[in-house]
Amino acid sequence: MMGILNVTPDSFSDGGRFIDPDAAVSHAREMIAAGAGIIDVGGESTRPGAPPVSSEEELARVLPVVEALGGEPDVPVSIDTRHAVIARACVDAGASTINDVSGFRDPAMIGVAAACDAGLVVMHMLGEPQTMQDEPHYDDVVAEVRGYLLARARELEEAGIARERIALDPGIGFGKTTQHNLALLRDLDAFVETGYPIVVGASRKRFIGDVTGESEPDKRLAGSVAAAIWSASRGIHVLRVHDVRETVAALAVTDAVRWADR
Ligand code: HH2
Repeated sequence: MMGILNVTPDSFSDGGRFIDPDAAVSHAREMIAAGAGIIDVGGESTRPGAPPVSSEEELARVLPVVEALGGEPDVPVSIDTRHAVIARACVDAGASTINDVSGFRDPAMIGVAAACDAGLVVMHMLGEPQTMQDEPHYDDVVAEVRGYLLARARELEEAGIARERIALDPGIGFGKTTQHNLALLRDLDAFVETGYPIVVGASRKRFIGDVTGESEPDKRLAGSVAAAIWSASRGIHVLRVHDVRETVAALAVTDAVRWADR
């Protein structure tokens, strides 16, 4: 379970809540206590249409939090960034994973990845956050996203990065309509079959609102838990969620049923 920690004023569901480093660290501790295995710290909202943030601003948001969590025992930290300078600084400060929603497209990001031994989350995003929801089109969303991720992984491996360090993420909501997101979730097996660990981040996203009619992201808990349970049942490896305690509880029940004594 990857707990989401957005140190931003404008994230789509929790913007502004954890911009203060002390509030961020205490929320991270709560998520760890609730069962998160890793905390994903982000300093730039990538919601559709989000304005870009300067590297100075992004670093000022995330570094104090990554440093503080680095001092905690047993709290693996992932840095959610598209920018090499941020990734490098956070790995130096103790982050053990780089989560790049732009899929390590930037050669400088590949350079940072090759020069460290952090885990890498390679996510699919169509275009850029500002324009990705402008009529996204695929002929076959599952095949195209899967093919893209495998090509990105190949490029990382050609740069000398061990396959074992790489996880793939179909990028729910990043340049996709609701039907695209549902098709990706329906066919998660196609991603699991690649043999790479698969990360899925569906938590509170707009497609859940489209299905349920709930327009407020922080009221999409039930739909988010359903998406998490579905994804786990398809065999994916990492769930990126806002609501760690509730998702852990729901998974515990499904696991208890699956492994019940005969
Ligand atoms: N989704 C978001 C951000 N980072 N990383 C991965 N690997 N997978 C995702 O699906 C993913 C991600 C967007 O969600 P959130 O961080 O809650 O919002 P915002 O981008 O507005 O900060």
